[in-house]
Amino acid sequence: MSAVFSFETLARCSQTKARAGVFFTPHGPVETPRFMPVGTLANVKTVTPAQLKDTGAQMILSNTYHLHLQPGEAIVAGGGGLHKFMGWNGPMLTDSGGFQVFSLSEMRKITEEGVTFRSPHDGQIINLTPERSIEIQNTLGADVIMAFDECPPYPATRQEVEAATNRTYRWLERCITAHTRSDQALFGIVQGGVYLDLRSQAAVALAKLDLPGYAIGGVSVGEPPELMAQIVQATAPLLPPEKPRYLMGVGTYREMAIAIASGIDLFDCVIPTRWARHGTAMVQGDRWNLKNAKFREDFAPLDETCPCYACQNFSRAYISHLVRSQEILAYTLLSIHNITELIRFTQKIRESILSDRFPTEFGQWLEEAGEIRDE
Ligand code: PRF
Ligand code: ZN
Repeated sequence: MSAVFSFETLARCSQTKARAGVFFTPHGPVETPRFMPVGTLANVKTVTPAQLKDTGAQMILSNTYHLHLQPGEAIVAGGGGLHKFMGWNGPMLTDSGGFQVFSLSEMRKITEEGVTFRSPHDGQIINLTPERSIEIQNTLGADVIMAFDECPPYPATRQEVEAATNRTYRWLERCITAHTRSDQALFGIVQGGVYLDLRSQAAVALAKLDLPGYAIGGVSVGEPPELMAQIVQATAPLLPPEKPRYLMGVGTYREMAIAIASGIDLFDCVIPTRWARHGTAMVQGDRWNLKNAKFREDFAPLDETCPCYACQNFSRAYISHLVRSQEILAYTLLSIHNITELIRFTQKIRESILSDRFPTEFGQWLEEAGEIRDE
C-alpha cells in the first residue's frame, strides 16, 4: 500500500470475523466499522459540511457519473478539487460511475470497451470507459476512487453474471494501468451476483492484485436479504485482512450488523438523507413519519439518547410542524438526525468490538435493527 494510505486493525472479535480499525487517508483517519453519508453532487443534500462533521461523519462519498454530467470535472478541478470545491476537508471517496449509468440513464449500451449512454441533461452521447472513469476520478481528487465495474442486475443467469464478473476483472486491470495519482487509493470491486463460487473466484483473483482496499458490489440490488448475508459471509473473509473492506450501497442496521460480523469495515447508503426528505426519522430501529398526527403535540426530542443538533434543540412537534409546512429546515434537521443515528449505530458496534462484547451483544444489535428496509 502506498505510504499515505494504511489500515490498522485495533481489535479482532474473538468469535466472529468482525474487526475494529483505522483507515488512514491523506485527509485524515476513518475509524471503522463506519457508515459513510452520500454526497452525490458534491454535497450531502440539505446539510452543510460543518453540520455534517458534527454528525460524526468521517469519510463521505460522491459520484463520478453525476459530477461528470454536472458541473463537469474541469470545474471541480478549477475550484481546487473536490475537497476544496465543496468545503469538506475530511476523507472522501468517489464511486466510478458504471453502477449509476445503469440505474439512472436511458439508452445505455455496454461493450468490452465501456458504457455508452445519453446524458439526461442534453441528450448528448457519453462514453464511460475504465480509463475515462479513472481520469475523471483523478481530476476530481477524492482520497479513495473506485474501479469501473459492471454490476449485473438481479435476477441474472449464471452466464450473464460470469461474463460481467470476468469483464469487471479485465476493467480493473485497465483501471490500475490508467490510475496516475499516488495520493489516491484505487479500490477493486468484487462482483459475482448470487453465485458464491463466482464471488470467491473473483475475491481470490482481486486479492492477488494487492490493492489498497476492496469493495463488495452487486448486492442490495433486489436479492433477498438472506442471500446478501450469504454473499458477504462467503466473500469478505477471502479479501486481504490488512486492507479495508467496503460493502457498497448497504446501510440498513441489520445488514450492517451482519456484514460487520463477516469483516466489513465501510458502508454507504442514501437512505438516511432520502428518508429525511420524505419526512421520515430513523429512531431506534424504527421509522417515523413526522406527518403522523401523534407528533403534533409531542414535545420530546426525536430520540432522548441522541446527541445530534436536531435532538438537542428541537421537539418532535416542531419538526412535525416543519415537515407539514414543507420547510427546508425539516429536511436539514431530519438528515442530521438520520445520519447521526446510522453513524452512531456503527460506532456502538465498533466500541463493542474494541472491548470484545460484540458476540454477546450481536443479538441485541439485530434486535435494535428492527425490520427497517428500504421502501
Ligand atoms: N458497483 C459500484 N457502485 C455501487 C454498486 C456496485 O455494484 C452498488 C451495489 N449495491 C452500489 N453502488 N461501482
Ligand atoms: Zn438526533
